[in-house]
Amino acid sequence: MKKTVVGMLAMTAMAAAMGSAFAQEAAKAAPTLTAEEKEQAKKIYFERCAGCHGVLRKGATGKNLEPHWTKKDKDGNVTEGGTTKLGQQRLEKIIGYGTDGGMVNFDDILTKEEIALMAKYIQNTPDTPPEYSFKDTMDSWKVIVPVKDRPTKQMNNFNLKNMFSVTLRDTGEVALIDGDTKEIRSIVKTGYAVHISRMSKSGRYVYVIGRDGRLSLIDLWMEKPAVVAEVKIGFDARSVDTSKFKGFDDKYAIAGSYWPPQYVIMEGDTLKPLKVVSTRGMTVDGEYHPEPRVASIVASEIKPEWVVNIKETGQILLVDYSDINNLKTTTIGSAKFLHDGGWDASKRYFLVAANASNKIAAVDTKTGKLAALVDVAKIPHPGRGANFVHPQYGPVWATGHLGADVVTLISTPSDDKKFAKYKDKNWKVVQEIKHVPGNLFVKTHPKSKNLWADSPQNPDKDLAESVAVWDMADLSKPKAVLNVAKDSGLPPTKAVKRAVHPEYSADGKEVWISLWGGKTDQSAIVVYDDATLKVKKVITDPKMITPTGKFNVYNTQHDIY
Ligand code: DHE
Repeated sequence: MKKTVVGMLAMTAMAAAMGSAFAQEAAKAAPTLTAEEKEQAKKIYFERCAGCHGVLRKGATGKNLEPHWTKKDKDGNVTEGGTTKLGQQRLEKIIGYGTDGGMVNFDDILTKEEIALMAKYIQNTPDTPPEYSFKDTMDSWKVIVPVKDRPTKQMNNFNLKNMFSVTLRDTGEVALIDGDTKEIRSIVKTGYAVHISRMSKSGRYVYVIGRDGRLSLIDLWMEKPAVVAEVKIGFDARSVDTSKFKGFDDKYAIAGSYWPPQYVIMEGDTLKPLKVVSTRGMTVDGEYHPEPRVASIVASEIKPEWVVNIKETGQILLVDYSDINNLKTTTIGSAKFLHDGGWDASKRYFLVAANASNKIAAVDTKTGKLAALVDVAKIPHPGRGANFVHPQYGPVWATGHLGADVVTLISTPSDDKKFAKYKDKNWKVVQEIKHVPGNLFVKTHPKSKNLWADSPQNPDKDLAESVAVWDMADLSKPKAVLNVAKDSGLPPTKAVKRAVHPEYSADGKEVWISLWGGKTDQSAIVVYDDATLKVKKVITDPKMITPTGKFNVYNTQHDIY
């Protein structure tokens, strides 16, 4: 028996030795890096690339970057399953100049040497990404201004309802812009490649999450609004929200992490970490997934619950925060690749894009069940979507698409008797409005007659720099196309200035569009009069670098879209 075990061990050792000989052989073909270079590349990878390609490099929004096809074989075998293996030169080109498939160009972000380094790095076996424990989160937590030292009333005379928190994507800052005067009131340093802002229930606090997992809490009551607390919730993050159910105003915050796959619950006014919950588990197809990233999170107003959307598994979690120590979670299977989404007009149903599945999942937060899975055109990308009453089909929620040339309208239920006649249409696609591919965000406002959609990812420069506007009372009328770059009056540039993310002012009368130029180009926010579609103001400043998402305090606080 002993002999057999020894024999087995010897065989295992031999197999391992053979395996490692093969591994060494294969590794020989990959470009070598010094320990220092590897560290530098690893840092860039986890900060810049992991968000799209996944920390394990298995691909997500971006392609798989594992060596089996990033690296050309020694023997000249250059294809795998019909796909051309990439190799150093091609990788450098892709990283530098981007692709039509949506990969952005990094030649204005990384140096030539860094691009060459990254091309080498991704031909090597992926590094195991580090975990991040509750202790790590706790160690990173900083209260800059304790609650007792904060103002007890608003100390500035800004109209906070109409303040906009604007992502300055490549500087790791947000600009707080006064919606009434259009003046920049404060530029606040936040996480690296800051992503989104959300408001506390009271509208006093702004929560800003960066791709580096840094969550910053800004107090708008201060004379000059500034960061009052900070915590790092993971290495790679995108989403944040706060508790919005009655009695829990500003009490908790939640932030979702792409890596490690987990979410963190914190105190709302200090960001003190309270609980970390892993999201690793089975996909809706019953397979284990080691990296199911936390995508959008939204707070319910009808229950003490957050809707937490787990990307790769397609599981939608309803997290009940009424008892954090005995956390109750409802897990709703929907479709894989959950990404962004928003409420319907009644705020009972949350609609979320399962982007690579070409579906919209709708959750009924009242019953805690999946209400519908709606098939839609390629790669839906709603942002938070747009709600309006369609002249023929009643209440609808709209999503745009990255991969199709339409805006899709889905009929949503309503308790209002006057909409009872549309019941048989609920959860059906009632109309596809002709747009262009490359759309990221759609938007309207209850007081507006217009539906706005951008197209920043369209390969055509003119289209990427323009937005489309439809009259919701008559969608058969041709859409108005506004070239935001031209309307801005900024000198034309060869590089694209993407027109992105329409956002309404609190009164629903203005629409703000970011003109997202390169890091060294002058960017701007162009403010349109929603009624006349004429430019009201161009907000520009040398400090306005790469503006993207804009979050109007009142509209974000009350989920108005
Ligand atoms: Fe976003 C929302 C993830 C790239 C601007 N983005 C979201 C949400 C997720 C997400 C999961 C929903 C958060 C929520 O509601 O809680 N975004 C990702 C990515 O994984 C992706 C594709 C790649 C990446 O590297 O991060 C990505 N996003 C971008 C951009 O390049 C955009 C256009 C510019 C930027 O600032 O980075 C961008 N994402 C936004 C914006 C929102 C957003 C403006 C919020 C929309 C809203 O109206 O609520």
